Amino acid sequence: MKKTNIVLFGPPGAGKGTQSKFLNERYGLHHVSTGDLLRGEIQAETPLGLQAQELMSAGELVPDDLVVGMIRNLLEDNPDAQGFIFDGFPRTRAQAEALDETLIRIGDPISLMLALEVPEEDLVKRLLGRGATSGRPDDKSEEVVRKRIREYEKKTAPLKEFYHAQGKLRRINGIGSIAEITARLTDAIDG
Ligand code: B4P
Repeated sequence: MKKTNIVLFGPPGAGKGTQSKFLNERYGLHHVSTGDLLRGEIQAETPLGLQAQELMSAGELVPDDLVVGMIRNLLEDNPDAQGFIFDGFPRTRAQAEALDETLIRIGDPISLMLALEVPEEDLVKRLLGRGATSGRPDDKSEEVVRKRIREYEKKTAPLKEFYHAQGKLRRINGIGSIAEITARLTDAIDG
């Protein structure tokens, strides 16, 4: 059976983690968040976690080889999944190419890239709001939040063009209630 593999894309605070939960329930796809995986490595104090911690707290990306290795292991450990929702991955051109190469080797390629679009000032408000309660160090300072958005614009946003060239990009308005945005995403998947 053909698998459904979705890249849920967008700047920090666009709602990727929030929406992944609903899509996961509805379509039974395996949710893969590189942010959550990296935070797990930090908590477990693994060598990878120790390397990632400082970069993440400063709002910078973790090196491609670390993230790609983590994703390859996860894909190879879950050969029976019906498909995957990639949340926060890929974030660079090298990651996108590695993902294509791995998926083509072990199964089906990316079906769709759903790109949530939210203006910068809304992103900053959401992330600082979450920082007040979540304990995430990268959500606490406005300077780090804006640094993450700059990193996204420079290294990650160009991936829209990468998937557009493959005919897979769908732009989704990320402003509205959480339920409204879930409906826009499911329309794009079902359509
Ligand atoms: P992530 O964990 O991916 O964090 P994020 O980009 O901040 O997005 P997140 O999914 O958490 O937020 P969401 O939009 O759901 O990455 C953290 C760090 O890990 C990166 O900066 C980087 O250092 C490292 N990293 C991760 N992946 C990497 C990779 N592939 N390569 C290199 N480094 C990597 O939600 C944010 C807030 O908005 C929430 O509080 C939510 O409640 C709120 N919200 C959501 N939808 C809303 C709506 N419709 N209206 C109002 N508020 C809403």
